[in-house]
Amino acid sequence: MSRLVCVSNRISLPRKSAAPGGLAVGILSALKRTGGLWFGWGGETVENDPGDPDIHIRDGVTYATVDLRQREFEQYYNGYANEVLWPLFHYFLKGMRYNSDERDAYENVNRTFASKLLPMLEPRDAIWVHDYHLIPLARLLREMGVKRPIGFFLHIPFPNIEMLRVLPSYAELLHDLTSYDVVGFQTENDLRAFHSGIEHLFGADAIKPDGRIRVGNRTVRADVFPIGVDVAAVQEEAITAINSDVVKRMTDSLVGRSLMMGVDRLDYSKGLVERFSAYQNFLETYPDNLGRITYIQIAPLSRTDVRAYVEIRQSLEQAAGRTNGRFADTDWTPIRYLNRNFPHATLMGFLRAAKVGLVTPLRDGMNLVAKEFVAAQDPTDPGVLILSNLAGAACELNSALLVNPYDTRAVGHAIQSALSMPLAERRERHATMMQVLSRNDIASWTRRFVDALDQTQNSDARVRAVGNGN
Ligand code: ADQ
Repeated sequence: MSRLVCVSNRISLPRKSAAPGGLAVGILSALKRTGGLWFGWGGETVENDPGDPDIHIRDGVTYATVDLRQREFEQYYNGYANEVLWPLFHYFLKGMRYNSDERDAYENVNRTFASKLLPMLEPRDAIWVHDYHLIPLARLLREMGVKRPIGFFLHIPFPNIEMLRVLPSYAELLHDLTSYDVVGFQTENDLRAFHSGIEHLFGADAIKPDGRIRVGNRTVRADVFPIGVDVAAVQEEAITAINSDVVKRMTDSLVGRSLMMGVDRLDYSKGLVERFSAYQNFLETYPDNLGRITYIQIAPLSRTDVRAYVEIRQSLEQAAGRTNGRFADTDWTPIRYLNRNFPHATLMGFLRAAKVGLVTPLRDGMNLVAKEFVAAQDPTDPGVLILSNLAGAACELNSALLVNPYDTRAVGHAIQSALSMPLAERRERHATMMQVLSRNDIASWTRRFVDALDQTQNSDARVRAVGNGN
C-alpha cells in the first residue's frame, strides 16, 4: 500500500470551530481512514519568500501547511481561481474576469506548491491532488522528476468544450490534465464534457475503447467518482444534536410551525436569489401556509474579497428583507437568514428537524448538503428533499423532488408538494435514497480513487518507468 498524500489549496487544521467546506470534508474523511499527509496553504500570507512548510500531526494525519505571498495569493486565488475558473466551470460567463497576469500567478503558486512538496515525498507515495486551484501541479511535479502515480479529482463541474474554449489557455489546461494518471469527476456529464475537450484538442482517437486517454506517451484513466458522505457519522451527529440545547432552542422557537432548511456557502452558484424568489412565489400562491412555515437559510460568507460575492450578498439581504417586510407578522418571520457558521453536528441536527430540505444550486459539482439532509432524517418520519436537477447529486438522488432552480414557480409548487406529501411516499423516497447513499458513501469514494491510483502504479506507471529507463 502506498502512503496517501493529499494536496489541496486550503487545509483545514482540526480546530473545534473549523467549518470545512465540501472539499475539506471529503479529504479529511479519506485521510482519517488511510493516514498520510495533507499538504496545502495554511491560510497565512507573507510579504517575502514563504519558508518551509509547518508540520502538525494529529490522529495519524500529518498536516503540512505553506504560506503564500500576499500579492500572489490575491492574483492566484481571488483572481484566476475564483474569478476565472470557478465561474467558467459553473457556466457563469457573466462572472468571469480574465487577466493574464493572474494566470501567471496561478502557474507560480502551483510551482511553489510543487517545490515545497517535492522534498516531503517518499518513494512509495500516491499523490491525490484536489480541485481547480491546482490543475498544473502534476505537470510541474513531473518536470521536477516525480514518477509516482498522481491523481486529480475535480470537486466542481467540468465545462463542455464550447464553454471551456472561452478560456484563452484552455489547451494548456487540458494538456495539464493529461499529466495525471487518474482524473476523477463527480458525474458522467462532467466526464463527457472532458471527453469533448480531449476530442477537440487531440482527436477522437485519443479516447481508447476502454475509456483510457492516450496522449503522446501518457495514458490517463478518466472516470467518474461521485463523492459521498459518511452516512453513519451524519446519522449519529443528527440524532445526538437533535437533543442539544441549540437545536432544541431552535425547534421550540418554531412553536409547531413546519421547518424548511437551506444550508449553503454564500455563493452565486448556490441559487439563493432564485430560491428566495421561489419562496416568495410559494407564499403568494399558497397563502394557507402564511404563519405555518419557517424557512431558515444558513449561508456563511465566503470569498468576501471577490466582487461578485459582495454583490450577491447585497441582493440576498434585500430579497430576505422584502419577503419578511411583506409577509411577516408580529409573531412570525417567514425567512430567518443567517450568515454564520455552525459546528457540523449542529447543522445535522437542524437538518433532521426539517420537514423540507431546499437544495437548489444553479450548478454544483455534487452538493454534499443534499446527501447530508437525506442521511440526517428520521427514517420513520423523514423530511422531503427538493433538489436542483443541475446539481451533480441529482444523478444519484432521483427520488428527491427534482426541480429546475430557475423556475421559481415550479420550486414554489415543489415546496407545497413536499409539505403535503403522505408519510408512505416520504418513507419510500427516503429509503430509496438511503440505499444509494450507503452504497456510495465517503469510504467507497476514497477506496475507489485510491485503488485506481494504486492500479496505475502496478501497470502504466511501471511500464512507463521501464520505458523511460527509470
Ligand atoms: P461546496 O461548494 O463547499 O463544495 P457542498 O458540497 O454543499 O458545497 O459542501 C459543503 C459542506 O460544508 C457540507 O458538508 C456542509 O455541511 C458544510 N457546511 C456548509 N455550511 C456550513 C456551515 N454554516 N457551518 C458548517 N459547515 C457547513 C465543493 C463543490 C460541491 C461538492 C463538494 C465536495 O462545490 O459541488 O459536493 O465540493 O466534492
